Amino acid sequence: MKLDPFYPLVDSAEWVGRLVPSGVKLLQLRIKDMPEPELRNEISASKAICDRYGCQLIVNDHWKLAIETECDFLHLGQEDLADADLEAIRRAGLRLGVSTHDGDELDTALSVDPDYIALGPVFPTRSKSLTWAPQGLEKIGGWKRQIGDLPLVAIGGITLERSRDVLQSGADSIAVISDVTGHKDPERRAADWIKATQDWRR
Ligand code: TZP
Ligand code: MG
Repeated sequence: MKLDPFYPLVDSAEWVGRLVPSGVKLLQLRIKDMPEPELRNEISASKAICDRYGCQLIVNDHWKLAIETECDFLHLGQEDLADADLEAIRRAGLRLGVSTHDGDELDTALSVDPDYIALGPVFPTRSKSLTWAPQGLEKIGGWKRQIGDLPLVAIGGITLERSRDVLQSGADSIAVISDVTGHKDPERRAADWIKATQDWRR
């Protein structure tokens, strides 16, 4: 399986509606701390937009709602793996991405037979507080050699200007928050990312 090389993360259906018409083909909805009824609405509305534009929707954390709304992918952190019903997730046909930060976490992630592995933070990030130091570009190559054909997603502090090095270091896809949603013209920035990452795809 191949992942699109540009993978923005957003926290609302409104953002999905802003970015997906720009041509985004893979997007994560990452919503923390929202009551379930509103969360369900946000996920359903995001899924409808993604369906209309042929974009794959990845839901972060909320595996039951991801199943219910028939999303394409679920993304889980290490701390989520123990609580999620992986059998039910698989039965529903959801593909699974798992975050990793060190070798032990990579082993844990590989043990659940994921569809992609995420590694972060590649560079310093202000979008998530993490105990791990920035991993650097070399680690991307090491991770990719270990996981072989399994897609590798790089995340954390990645800007469009740094994206070429990240892909050339071995990442298959780049997940990004602030470089897009924090940009003065996010729709334009997303379009620039799409063009650049397609051109640089290995
Ligand atoms: N996981 C590891 S780093 C990160 C997440 C969710 C945040 C990435 O955000 P940004 O703004 O692209 O650094
Ligand atoms: Mg999580």
